[in-house]
Amino acid sequence: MPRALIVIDVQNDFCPGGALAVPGGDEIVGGINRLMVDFPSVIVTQDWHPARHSSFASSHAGKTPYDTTEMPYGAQVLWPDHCIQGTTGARLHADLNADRADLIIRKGYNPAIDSYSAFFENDRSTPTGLEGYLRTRGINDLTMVGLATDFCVNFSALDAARLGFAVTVRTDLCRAIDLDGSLATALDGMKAAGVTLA
Ligand code: VGL
Ligand code: ZN
Repeated sequence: MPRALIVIDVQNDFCPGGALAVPGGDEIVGGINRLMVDFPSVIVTQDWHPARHSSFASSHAGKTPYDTTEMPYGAQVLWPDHCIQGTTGARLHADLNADRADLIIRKGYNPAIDSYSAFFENDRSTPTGLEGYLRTRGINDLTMVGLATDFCVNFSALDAARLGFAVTVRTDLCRAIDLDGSLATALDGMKAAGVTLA
């Protein structure tokens, strides 16, 4: 069955020292590079926000990072400024073998909507185009790795399962933010959606 490895948001801002550092975020890079060898297709995603993006706490008077707010599309966690287009923080980790990627897909560029998932913005309906790319190439079996387990990996895996792809998340090659139990909730939700956790 045609397979792809989807490497989610392995960017400087999500690694130690970055603006939205995920604990141990850089530990997974070597293992991801080794896993790439097993896949005919490798797709890399990149969180890619304009300055003053609506998901940044700094864009909302009186809010601080990790507060939540109501957006027209639902609840939204407000983050520290991160992955701003063209900055060092938005670059892929220097050791990630991005040369193996046949597609690098960017998301979160719409100022008014965040985009955790590689498939849809956070309104869960505006597509990024990744579904079409996979379908036109006949790829229906996906393995996901990267950052963060409980946000972008979780949303990507749930959307892929909903779209009918076979999905495996290699949790050993992911790391989590874990806000208020969000990791446990994400793992339960992925399991319930039929995602294989390996
Ligand atoms: C992510 C929070 C904000 C992620 C991206 O990659 O999981 N999390 N933007
Ligand atoms: Zn983001």
